[in-house]
Amino acid sequence: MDKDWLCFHPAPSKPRFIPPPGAVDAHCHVFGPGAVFPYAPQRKYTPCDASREQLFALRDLLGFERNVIVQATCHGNDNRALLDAIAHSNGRARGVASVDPAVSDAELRALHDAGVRGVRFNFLKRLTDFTPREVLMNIAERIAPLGWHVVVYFEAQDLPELWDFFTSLPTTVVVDHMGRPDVGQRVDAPQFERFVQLLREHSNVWSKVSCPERLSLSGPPTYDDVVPFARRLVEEFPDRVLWGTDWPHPNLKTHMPDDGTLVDMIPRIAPTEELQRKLLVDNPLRLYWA
Ligand code: 0GY
Repeated sequence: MDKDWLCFHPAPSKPRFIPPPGAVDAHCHVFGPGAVFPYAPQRKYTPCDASREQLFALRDLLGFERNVIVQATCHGNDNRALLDAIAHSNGRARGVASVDPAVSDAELRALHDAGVRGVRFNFLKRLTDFTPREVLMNIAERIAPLGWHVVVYFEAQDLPELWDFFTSLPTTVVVDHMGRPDVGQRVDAPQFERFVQLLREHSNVWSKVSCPERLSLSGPPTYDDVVPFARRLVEEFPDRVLWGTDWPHPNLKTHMPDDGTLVDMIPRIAPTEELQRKLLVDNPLRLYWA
């Protein structure tokens, strides 16, 4: 299992694009260090340690002010590394946790007080074991009164089967990485049209326009084939999109992106200052800091 992945870029470039004041990197992770915060025994991969200090240094280098730190499967439902990072962020980080179905209301309240604003449900078979929908629905119903949202991670071909579940969730639903479209298909092909339809028909559904490095077939540094997909969502749903680096890019085996070049893609997917402000500031502040 161990050591078949790459470590994050050792020296990302300073981006040319300057994010607007208050910009939020709304999808990133901290990992370990494993000696302090051990990885989950049931994990499907072991990441490189990626500390809060390294995350905050990257935030500053890229010109961002805040982070939303998302729990990844390699830490299971043990959110200690995430909570430790938020606690040391001077109020500049919030979190999306993974929780055990048996979590108590008091534990959820404690997570809220610690800066958590959502839970993540992961539907990628290569990353997690199956959890019955009714168990997930019960968690969603219990976090709804806290004003939290559900983050869902799935692949485009699985959307038809997941549609009814997603559209019955009682919270805002944030989709990771545009629902992982096959960017070898046209942006107006049925697969991505279905995802656009999900957002059109359900005003509580948002999308992260993130992870060109995972989706692209044309590859770095410009990831051209991902741009039309992200841009379409930003232009059609400007108030329901988020952007994130996905640093430290867990479980990537082909290449490791330069985070500076990822930031330099932003003007290509959000071509006006107004769209950039919504994507990077207004939307994440509304969801995580309101
Ligand atoms: C991501 C993507 C991946 C991993 C996870 O929770 C996770 O382990 O999300 C992936 O392997 O595609 O967003 O970090």
